[in-house]
Amino acid sequence: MEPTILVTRHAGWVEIALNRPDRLNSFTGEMHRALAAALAEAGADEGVRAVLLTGSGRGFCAGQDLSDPETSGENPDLGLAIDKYYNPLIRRLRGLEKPVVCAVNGVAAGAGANIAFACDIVLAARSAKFIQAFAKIGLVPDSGGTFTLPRLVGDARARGLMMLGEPVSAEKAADWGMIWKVVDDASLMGEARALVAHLATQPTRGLALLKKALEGSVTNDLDAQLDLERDLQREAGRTPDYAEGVAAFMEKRAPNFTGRTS
Ligand code: T3D
Repeated sequence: MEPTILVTRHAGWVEIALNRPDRLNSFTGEMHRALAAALAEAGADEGVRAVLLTGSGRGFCAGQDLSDPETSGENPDLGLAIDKYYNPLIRRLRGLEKPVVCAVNGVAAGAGANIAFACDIVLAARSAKFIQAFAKIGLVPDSGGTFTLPRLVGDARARGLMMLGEPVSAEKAADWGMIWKVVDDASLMGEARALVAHLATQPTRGLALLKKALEGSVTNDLDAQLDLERDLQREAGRTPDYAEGVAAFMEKRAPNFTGRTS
């Protein structure tokens, strides 16, 4: 049987592809477990300094596989699947101490859309679309969607998208600030790979601290956020990459960041 997740190691970064193309890469328990393992490995490997997440075939991800016996059937407890799989996945993506780029190569529906929004930088193929499909089947948006989407697009648009479940084109998603950029279909993977390869050469610890700062800003008031910035800056200032960044600037040369913490 085909693996549900494909992992390709590159110099300094890793590409992870959801790989159930005939089901638009919708999630089964098995795919969740394989993705969790791939992300944990990427997180633990110091040689991996950036991650690219994408999908195989014509879709990015259609959310939960609605026929998966693990979560379908009479009177299912969907909270169990959220607890076991989706919530840890979103926490893992947000907490990964390296940048995660998502290349949305086709439709991203249900949890598939919200998983993309949990990544740091989202590129989408021009033909891709985003669908908050949950309400269409009587469910509540999950995978952090009710948290992320209103912050990305504002309450009015988030409510409309979630209550109506209408598809949003990649162009509109970019216009509305849901994603970083829309790219021609043929250029998507080339551009996404170049971006991740670039991020893999950047000050990895500094980028991890930047992620922490943005995470903190969601709940902190200004005072707490200022204190957090101070603490994170203190740590960033002690990294070899800061010393290298300043030296390179002074010497008018390109920096050679290692991503090391000390
Ligand atoms: O349940 C829990 O554990 C709780 C967690 C829930 C999280 C969620 O994500 S809930 C939301 C689940 N997702 C959906 O409701 C989306 C369902 N899919 C669609 O609405 C459409 O497939 C799309 C709009 C995404 C794409 O439409 P289209 O016309 O491009 O493709 P298609 O023909 O509908 O799909 C292609 C095949 O993939 C098709 O199979 P077939 O007919 O060729 O054998 C279709 O059944 C299958 N497929 C698509 N999405 C799913 C799926 N099979 C299982 N589960 C899916 N989610």
